[in-house]
Amino acid sequence: IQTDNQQDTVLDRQASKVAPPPMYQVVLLNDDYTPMEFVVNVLQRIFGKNEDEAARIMLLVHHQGRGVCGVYTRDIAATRVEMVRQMARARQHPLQCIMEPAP
Ligand code: NFA
Repeated sequence: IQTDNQQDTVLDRQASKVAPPPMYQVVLLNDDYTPMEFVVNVLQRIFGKNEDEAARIMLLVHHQGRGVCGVYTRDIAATRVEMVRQMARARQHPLQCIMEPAP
């Protein structure tokens, strides 16, 4: 097959399959002090959620102890974790954010 697509090159005699990248979920953890409105703002600004979805995830974290904000490739997940930590640090909130392999 003659194309410039790496997934579809003459050198790839196997069925033109490449492994999907490992995915990571970014997880917010509950605490007793971070204001609910701040968490909603984080979910909107860093994870692109609308107000309703951000409020839904915030309340899920508040009630269940943790919640998934999104699932990304490793570098994007790591960058968003750092952005959350930076926002929390700037306002001196104890909000915790982690990444873990997606199931
Ligand atoms: N539990 C926090 C409160 O009652 C709100 C919160 C939600 C904190 C989600 C962290 C994550 N103010």
